[in-house]
Amino acid sequence: FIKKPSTVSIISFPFNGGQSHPGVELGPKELIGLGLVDQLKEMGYGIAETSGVVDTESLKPTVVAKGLNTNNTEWVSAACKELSSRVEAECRKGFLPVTLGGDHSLAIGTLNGSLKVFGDKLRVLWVDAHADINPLNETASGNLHGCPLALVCGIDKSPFFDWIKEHLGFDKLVYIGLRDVDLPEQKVIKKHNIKAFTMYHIDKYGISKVFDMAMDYINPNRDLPVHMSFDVDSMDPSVIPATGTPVRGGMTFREGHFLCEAMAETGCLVAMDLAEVNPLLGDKEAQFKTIDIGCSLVRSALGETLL
Ligand code: B3U
Ligand code: MN
Ligand code: MN
Repeated sequence: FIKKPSTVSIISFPFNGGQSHPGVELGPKELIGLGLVDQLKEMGYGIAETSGVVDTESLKPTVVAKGLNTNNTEWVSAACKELSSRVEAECRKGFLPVTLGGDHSLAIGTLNGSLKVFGDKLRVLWVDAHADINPLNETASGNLHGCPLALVCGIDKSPFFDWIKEHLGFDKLVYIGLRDVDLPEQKVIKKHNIKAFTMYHIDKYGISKVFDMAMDYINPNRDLPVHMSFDVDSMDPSVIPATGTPVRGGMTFREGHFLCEAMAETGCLVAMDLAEVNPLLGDKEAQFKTIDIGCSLVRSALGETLL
């Protein structure tokens, strides 16, 4: 794989079907509106012409199966299938897709796409307050943004997601930032021995050590491609308030940016997701802060301030 690709593909995924707060579909427009694309150009990146918007609305199904435990199942599947092929195509060109959400169910698509290109070399860094690995028949909320990893790791082989053929090994995944993990998720994490650095570990060791330990686990020689899926609710709500399921006790401004900078420094980042920015939640200041810091997290992950 190419270390530090010089071309970024900005993929807008204006999608809210994986959860219940309207507004998260406006994330990509607001992030780009605040200048994200121009900022990346200024940093010297080329922006792929193929960058674009997934038309999630047109993929909304008219017929919906009854009796399912999860909400908008067909819609999430159809939208993520399309997103998967976009991410796959951009990775194949040697570009670095940055997918702007949209809720975190988008990772069903983005991870499937990068997995198709990088196969069993792919490693995943999941930055989140939540573990997003609820089995589909056990999720209490029924919201698929709480389930993407169950599908990506093959715990669930739902007929509604039969396009997912390859699965991520549990040993190729690492979490940072967890502090709100549901009971079924705790069972899955223990059963499959998934490596997780919670906020407890960040407090105990500091973010620098936690990042190194996380990388040492999935990518000890810093020679494997890493897909970072960043849920902004990993950050403390005082830093990033405009998100659907805020959880207190999250990463500070610098902890979040340090994590992204450290990821950039490895040169191993091949794809990034930025999920759960909801520009309709909170007051004007909360909204601006969230969008502004959403942009700066992406810039940090792409090497800003690494002189
Ligand atoms: N674990 C809960 C809450 C949640 C998951 N992801 C987010 N919130 N952003 C659930 O609904 O599965
Ligand atoms: Mn979350
Ligand atoms: Mn999430």
